[in-house]
Amino acid sequence: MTLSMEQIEQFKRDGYVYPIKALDRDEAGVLRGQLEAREAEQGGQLEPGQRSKSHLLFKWLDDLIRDHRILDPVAQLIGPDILCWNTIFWIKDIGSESFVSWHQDTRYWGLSSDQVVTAWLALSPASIESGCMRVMPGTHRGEVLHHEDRYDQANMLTRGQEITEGVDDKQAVYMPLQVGEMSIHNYRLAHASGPNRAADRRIGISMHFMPTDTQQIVGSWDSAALVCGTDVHGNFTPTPIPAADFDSKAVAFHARAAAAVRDVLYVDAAVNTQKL
Ligand SMILES: O=C(O)CCC(=O)C(=O)O
Repeated sequence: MTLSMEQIEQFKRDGYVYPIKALDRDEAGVLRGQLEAREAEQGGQLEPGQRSKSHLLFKWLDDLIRDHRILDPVAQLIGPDILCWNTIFWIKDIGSESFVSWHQDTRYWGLSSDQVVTAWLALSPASIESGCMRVMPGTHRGEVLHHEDRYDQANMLTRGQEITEGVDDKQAVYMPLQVGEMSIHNYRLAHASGPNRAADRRIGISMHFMPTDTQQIVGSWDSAALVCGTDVHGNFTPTPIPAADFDSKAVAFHARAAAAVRDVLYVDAAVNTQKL
C-alpha cells in the first residue's frame, strides 16, 4: 500500500497519483451495499446535505478515513499528523448528465495550506465512459486560475464554478479506477469529469486530508477528524466518532459541521443551489 519514490516524485511534479489499490473488490462492494441500502430506505438517493461530512453519518466511512490502507500513502505525501476535513459522495446514476466542470478546490475551501489532498475511492468502476476524473498535470504548482460561477443544473459543484482559461482538454489526463482503487490529488490541481454513459452507476467517495497546522481562513468555525498522529494546533473542532450509522449525537454534530462547510463554499455566491 505504500507509494514508490517514483510515485511520490510524480505526485510532487504532476499533482496526482493513481491507481492505488486500497480495498479488495469485495470489501468495496460491501461498502457500496451499505450506501445503497441507506439510499433505498430513503426512497432511492442521498439527500444533498448527506453528501458532505458524510463520515459523521456513516460509521463505515468514519472507519475508512482511519484505515491505514488509505492513510499510509497520504502520510507519505503530507506527513504523519493528519486531519480529515471532509468526505463527499460523488454519485452519477446510469444515464445521468451530471458532470464536474474544471475547477481548483483551493479556490473555495477556505483552507490555508497548499498541502491539502483528496483521496478519491471508487465503489463502482470509474472509467472514461462512466465519467472518471481527469486532471491537468502541474496546475497545482501555478496560480489559482480564474473561475466563473455558471450555475449549470447538471454541474455537481455548488455554484457550477468553472475555470475560464488556463486548462487545455487536450493536455488532460484521465484517471480511470477499478472498484477498490483510489487516486490522490493535490487540491490545487485543476480537475473535472464528464457524464455517465456506462451501464452501472459511478460511485466515488472523496476524502479530504490536510496537515494539522492547516487553518480555516474564510469560515469562523470548522471541524475535522484527527485520523493520524497528534494535533498540537487545535485549529478545528474534533468531529465525534459515530457509534453506528446515523447515531443521533453524530447526526446533530453533522448538521452544524455540514452547514459550516456550506457557508464557506457559498460565500459571496449569487445563488445557493443546495447541492451539498
Ligand atoms: O467525482 C468527481 O467527478 C469529481 C470529484 C471532485 O471534484 C473532487 O473530489 O474534488
